[in-house]
Amino acid sequence: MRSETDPGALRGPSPLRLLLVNIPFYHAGCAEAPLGLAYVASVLERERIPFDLLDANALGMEMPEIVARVRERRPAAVGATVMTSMLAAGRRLADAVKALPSPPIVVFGGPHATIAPGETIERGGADICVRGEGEETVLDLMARLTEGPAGWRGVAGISFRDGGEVVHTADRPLIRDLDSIPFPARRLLPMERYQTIHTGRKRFATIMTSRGCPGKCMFCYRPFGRDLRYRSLDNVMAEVRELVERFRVEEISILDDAFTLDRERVIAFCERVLASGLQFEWRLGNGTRVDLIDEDLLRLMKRAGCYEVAFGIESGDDEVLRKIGKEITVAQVERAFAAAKRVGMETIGFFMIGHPFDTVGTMRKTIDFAVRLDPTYAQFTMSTPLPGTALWTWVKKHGRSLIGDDVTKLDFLGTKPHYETDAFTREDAERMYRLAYRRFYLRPRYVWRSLRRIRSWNDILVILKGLVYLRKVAPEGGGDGR
Ligand code: B12
Ligand code: SF4
Repeated sequence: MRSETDPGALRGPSPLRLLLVNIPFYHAGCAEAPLGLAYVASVLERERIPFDLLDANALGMEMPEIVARVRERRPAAVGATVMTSMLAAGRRLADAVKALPSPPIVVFGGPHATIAPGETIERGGADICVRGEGEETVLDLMARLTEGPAGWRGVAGISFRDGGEVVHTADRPLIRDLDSIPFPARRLLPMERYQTIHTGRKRFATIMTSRGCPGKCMFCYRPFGRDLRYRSLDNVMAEVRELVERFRVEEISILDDAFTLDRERVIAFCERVLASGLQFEWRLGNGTRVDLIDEDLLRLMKRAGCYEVAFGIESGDDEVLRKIGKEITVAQVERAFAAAKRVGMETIGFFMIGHPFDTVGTMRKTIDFAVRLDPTYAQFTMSTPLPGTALWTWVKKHGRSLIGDDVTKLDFLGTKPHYETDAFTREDAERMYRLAYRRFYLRPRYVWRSLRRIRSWNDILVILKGLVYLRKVAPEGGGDGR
């Protein structure tokens, strides 16, 4: 029997060239589709290159089951996305498949393979790293896969080991015409497994309507560069229609880094959604900038089905905001939230504790600010220096790193401090982090509002999960800095 997640014809008699695996990472109860792998899969499918796509994360598979699948399918190569947080897991996958009788070539792409290809080869166990966008590179690579390093030298945008040295071929130019890329190969994914934590909707999908962000935030690595490239709205709407009509998706999270940068495009998108008659809700799940939103726009977005906007706020102190390159002000944040409240839009506020220029005083200001803004949800993360960012360089130069150069020691949930400065110690940052969660979520007003919002079992589940998380990241005792 053929299931919806079966690549069918591509299996055929021809040997599998590439098995794409979404490596299991932490399960926060809200699995999302691996868009990067699904885009790579889409071009392989178009070119009829035999491959398979396994979302081991969503399927809850452990490493032995993945290895069993590799043994059974015997692909020439195994490919995976590796964020910095997944370097150690990538290594486990690489070691496991290389221990097989006829080991496949291990190909890693994604943020860490792009930022630190050498390390992804040395410590992550990759044979080949695909740097940057993968859709064109993977086709060239598949054509020369069996040629070994001599042939790989002719493929732009990859890194690999040849003898004792790591070879980096020339960068591949960014894909200018995003409409030329087929839609992600979702028919090979277990779509029923994806869900949002907030609404518990099972038929949920993510999309990206543009690539790149011109922002300069020092903690952020812009995977698609600073040059913003857009898909046409015809192309975006065709994907939206496919999601709703073919995959029966009820909710879409737009993952663009800067969706609201072009106000006219957002207006046109909303109008197209309204005219389409398609029934679905959407949200800006990856956050947008407060300076790119106003009440009229929010009102239109709400009418077009947008129910939630996440905002990157980061700090409640103008000086800190300026120094981290966020290029927004506290007043702009206040205006955006006032507008969202008037419109009745749900909000998520992303805040950070322990910026390089923070003091205990400015961290307190951030917490007070979060409470004053009162978003529907607030997420506090400890400032995390990821390689490839200005923050990483700053910490190396000016901070006192608590983890040295070992990226596998970073806490990717953002619950632990990674460095101290002259202005704050590890204990200060820990205390402020606990205070942030406890003050925001244990306010009588917040508790009362959450209880009043309960409409379904899922709402109760969300609250319970929230309480468990709170106990974990901000346990009682230990002093909350008051
Ligand atoms: C959605 C998302 C998530 C989802 C993951 C969903 C999923 N299954 O993929 C969730 C919410 C779980 C998540 C969590 C985190 N995320 Co996140 N996330 C994103 C986001 C917004 C979009 C990713 C995406 O779908 N991109 C679109 C696809 C098309 O791009 P892509 O994945 O890079 O793939 C392309 C290429 O890289 C390449 N490629 C990728 N893989 C492969 C494999 C092969 C074989 C080949 C040939 C090519 C290839 O080809 C693809 C097509 O061009 C990005 C920001 C961004 N703009 O990308 C951040 C981003 C990836 N996340 C980031 C971070 C820091 C995190 C967290 C650590 C945050 C936190 N504190 O919680 C956690 C880590 C989770 C974990 N346990 O490991 C950073 C990563 C930086 C880094 N150094 O790794 C990013 C870049 C955000 C940023 N601007 O800093 N994230
Ligand atoms: S944090 Fe957001 S606005 Fe800032 S550079 Fe990154 S993607 Fe752009």
